Amino acid sequence: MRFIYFVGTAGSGKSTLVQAYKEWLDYNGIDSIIVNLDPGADSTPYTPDIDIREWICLDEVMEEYGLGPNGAQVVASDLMAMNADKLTGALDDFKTKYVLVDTPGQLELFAFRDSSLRIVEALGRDKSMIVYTSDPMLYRSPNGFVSGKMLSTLVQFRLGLPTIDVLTKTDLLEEDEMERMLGWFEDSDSLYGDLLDRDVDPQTVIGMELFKTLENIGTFGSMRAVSAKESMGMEEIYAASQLTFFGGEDPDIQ
Ligand SMILES: Nc1nc2c(ncn2[C@@H]2O[C@H](COP(=O)(O)OP(=O)(O)OP(=O)(O)O)[C@@H](O)[C@H]2O)c(=O)[nH]1
Ligand SMILES: [Mg+2]
Repeated sequence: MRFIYFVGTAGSGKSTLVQAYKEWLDYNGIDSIIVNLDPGADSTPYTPDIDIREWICLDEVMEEYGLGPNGAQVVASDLMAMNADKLTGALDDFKTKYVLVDTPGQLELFAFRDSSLRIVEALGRDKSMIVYTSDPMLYRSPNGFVSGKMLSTLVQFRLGLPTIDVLTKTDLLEEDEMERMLGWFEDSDSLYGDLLDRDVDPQTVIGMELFKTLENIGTFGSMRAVSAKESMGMEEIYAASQLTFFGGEDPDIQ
């Protein structure tokens, strides 16, 4: 079993992508299951094979601990880690190639709390990777782009897993807008120029420093443009996952 965690900011398209990617895998005869790790999800666009909501109910957590929805999410994420053995037990019932793991809308809950590290360890760190969903609405300006890229780098740093970046909902973008964003991902010189192409103010200085940090870390590079709505870019996610897990093609799949 290989685990692919779909992580990204609220509303960035994680759940829709999980559903579209699962459909693409099914169509291509590649076996997979879906695990929903979002206890706060009202509904999901797929039917999960394993669902954390079976063990943790956000409304009950709110009532029991006297918390609002956000505080309850924090407690729920810790409860999730305490239920890691139930999760691994449920996984034992399945014999599958890929486990697509949908994570909570509040990125910081999954990315920055120790509880998610415990889940990653329980399921198997060496068999795991992240698909980071970048919402194009946050990447429209050079400053927004640098902020978003910084966040995905922090997630990668925090979880310590191989990560592929995908730009979601590209069917909503004009061609030239998409080219500009992909250009920023792939050619840091163009981003550098666009960051400087404004009146110099304190934000520009911070932007340049963040840019330099990202460049030194080496986080620029390939970005996959996807659209879950149009089932576009799914084969690129698959190819990237193959490279991450097997260093090339999955030896078991003809
Ligand atoms: N046009 C278009 N809309 C999309 C696409 N993917 C997701 N959406 C829409 O974006 C919104 C958020 O999508 P979700 O899949 O729920 O995003 P999420 O990251 O799971 O959201 P949370 O779990 O609440 O953080 C929904 O209205 C989706 O229909 C896409 O590829 N194209
Ligand atoms: Mg979701």
